[in-house]
Amino acid sequence: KKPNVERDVTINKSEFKAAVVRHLHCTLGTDENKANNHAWWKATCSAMQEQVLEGIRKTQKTHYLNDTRAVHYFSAEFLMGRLLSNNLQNFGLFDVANDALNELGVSLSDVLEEEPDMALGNGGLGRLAACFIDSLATMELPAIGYGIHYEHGLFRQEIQGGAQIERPDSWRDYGNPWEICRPESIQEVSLYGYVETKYGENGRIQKEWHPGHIVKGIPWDIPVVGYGGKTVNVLRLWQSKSSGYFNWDVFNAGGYVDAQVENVQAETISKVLYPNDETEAGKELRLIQQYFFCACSLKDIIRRYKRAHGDDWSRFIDQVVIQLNDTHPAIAIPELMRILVDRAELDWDQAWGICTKVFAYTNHTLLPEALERWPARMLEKILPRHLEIIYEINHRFMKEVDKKWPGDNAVKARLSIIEEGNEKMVRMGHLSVIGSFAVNGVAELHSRLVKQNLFPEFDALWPGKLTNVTNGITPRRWLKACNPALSKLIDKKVGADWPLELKKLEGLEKYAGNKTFQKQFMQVKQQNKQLLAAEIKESLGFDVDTNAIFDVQIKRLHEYKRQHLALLHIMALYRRLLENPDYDMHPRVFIFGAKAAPGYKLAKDIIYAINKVADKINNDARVNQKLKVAFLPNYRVSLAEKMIPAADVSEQISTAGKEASGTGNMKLALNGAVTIGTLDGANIEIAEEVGDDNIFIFGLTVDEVNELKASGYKPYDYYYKNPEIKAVLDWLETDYFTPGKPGALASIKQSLLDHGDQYLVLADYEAYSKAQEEVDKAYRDKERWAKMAIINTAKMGKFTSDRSIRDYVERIWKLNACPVRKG
Ligand code: DL6
Repeated sequence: KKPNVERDVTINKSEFKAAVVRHLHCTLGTDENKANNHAWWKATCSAMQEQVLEGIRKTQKTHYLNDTRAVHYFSAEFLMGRLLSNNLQNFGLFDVANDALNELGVSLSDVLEEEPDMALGNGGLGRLAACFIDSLATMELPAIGYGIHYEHGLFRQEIQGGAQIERPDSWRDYGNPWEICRPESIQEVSLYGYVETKYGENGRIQKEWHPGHIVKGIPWDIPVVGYGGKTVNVLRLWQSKSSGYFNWDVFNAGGYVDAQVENVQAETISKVLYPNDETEAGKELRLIQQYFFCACSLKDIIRRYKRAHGDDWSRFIDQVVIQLNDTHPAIAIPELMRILVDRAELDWDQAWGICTKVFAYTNHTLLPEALERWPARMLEKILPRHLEIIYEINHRFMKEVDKKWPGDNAVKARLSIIEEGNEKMVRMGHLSVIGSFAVNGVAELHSRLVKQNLFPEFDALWPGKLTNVTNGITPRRWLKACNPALSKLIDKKVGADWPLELKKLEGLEKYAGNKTFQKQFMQVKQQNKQLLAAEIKESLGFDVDTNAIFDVQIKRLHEYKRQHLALLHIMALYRRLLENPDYDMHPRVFIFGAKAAPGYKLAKDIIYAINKVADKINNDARVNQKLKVAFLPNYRVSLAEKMIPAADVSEQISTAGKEASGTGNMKLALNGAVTIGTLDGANIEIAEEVGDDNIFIFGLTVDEVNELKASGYKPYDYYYKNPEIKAVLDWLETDYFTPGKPGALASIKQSLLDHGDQYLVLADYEAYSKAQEEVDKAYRDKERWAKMAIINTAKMGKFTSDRSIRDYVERIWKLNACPVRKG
């Protein structure tokens, strides 16, 4: 069903102005003469919040009256970014606010810069969750996001002497105008303790968990405004607090500090986001975080369900679907079983029947180090009853496996939730597959590999359960809001409703060869490049030429994403220019943004190396008319919004088979950047959409990667065969880039030669370098490039997150839209 386009919110400029001033006076206790930009930001948010709250009220009333089935998106991460600009856009009030603030002598763009990013996520899956809840609200679907109200989100990255330094993120130090505390919905969560086995009157065995610790979960609602401003769903984030508040006895006995200990322990749960994206941390606190938000959220769902249906569980599966964003919330499966069996006293089969119709699970990675496994001993200590339930689930599942593969112990060992070994481990991926009715990967290739390599026997056991839903991005944030100049140009050509129907961008294709349109399109790109150049100047202190190719690689720093492949190539260009000052290349600025997990040494070494190479090149007058390197610190959503519109080239160069999907690839192409990439993740689908002429594909395919590895990959062969590879790797060992510190960059060379080059950087180097020469050639042909850029934008319709959500709704969630109307 098409979402409703016309706007519901009508507030004019003078009303908006009055609301802002009123909040300046009455909410903030200041006035127009004294207010700084931060105060103006808060007052503008509060003015918006009036509209937002009304939207939430109407939405919740409508959903309640219609007794709607809803999706509950469980995610340990939501990488929301800033909200003011997005909310203004989605309510259709951006221009109204701009004009209103202008009349007050204030610049909206300055005010927008005051907002700290809500960085409650690491990267891919967290930002995906944020795009999905935007689409859900836009498509008027009953939905709620559930997560953790981290006091500190992803660390702030500083670069000192080239190295990454982590600083705490404090997104709500000065208050956050969007969040609404809901003390009426506080929940209590149990931890630790022991399980008592009892016999009920009818001889039924009953289990009672006697917890050792109880914490409170306080819900904070963040509004999620759909485009058009009709449906305003919420993201409900749980903050942990001690349930006992304060130990007065200890305090009175003189233990001033000890009296606080319980509070501090309880509050630690939601204190900080774990900064790892593709490695499981295996820490007790992490498991507690996961259980904490799942338990609070399930109680919240059940409270709402019972308000409408009392103790009748028969309709639960009609009303509730829960999407598990990766395995982080997988503990919700045994928790729901515990509630149904121990609390509601349903028998096991009935409870399992409900459970396996409620949960669906999305896998986001195949990297073995990212697949969560918890020591059974840890689970036993923190959640003793849950471990029992997991054993029971597994016991029954093993019987099912035995029916399909009688007597095959090897298959049982592979499929078991419990991994036997020195230490018994609970495999959360297996639990998620067994406890869910649908399992999806996030791009065609990834989903195929999930079936073939990760869970092959599960696919044989339950054909059809494993499926694909290709990721998407919200075009509201990732084009309409972040690239206003291009949006306006597009409006003129295809009409203004493309943010709701992204396929309409195909209407641009017919102008791809039109010289006037090409000029206009590239003029917008040039303006955006100027804005980014100003950002680079402010942040890094040097100028970049906006006629150069802006070559952008923005994503987490990980060996499989191969930022070091790009680095080797940059060093090679530098070397070519030094050897031959007339070396023919179009000027290029390589621009990076990336955070490394604080404990990931090699990733941090790569950041250091990029910065050190950048320092040298940027200060070398012999080459810096043609080559510059900019590593912009603290990559985050709001910085991405500035980098993406300015990119000419999008680097998507992961080892084939390793990047599940990628979503930066979609954002960059949507904004007219041309991809240089491997046949990995969603790059493949992007290539299908834009066609071979409008993308630069290079490198080994998944099958070739496997063959090469099977035949015994020898990175030294490439080192000895290719003099350029040898030269740049040897260069890393000198003190050329790190004067006085020879060997400071040597770990990269070691990883590629002595440690086996796990991600085949050297094997793909030559193909990458050749593909970059093709990029250079194509860019010099202005018309050809403009055409490619336009076609990239035109062909991104498939990658709207509305399409992903439609896939989930139709094939997995079976949800109906519930329009919210005036009144
Ligand atoms: O599905 C969203 C996103 C993908 O686009 C990326 O390819 C993938 O790397 C990322 N994974 C994560 C961390 N995974 N775990 N666990 O964010 O998911």
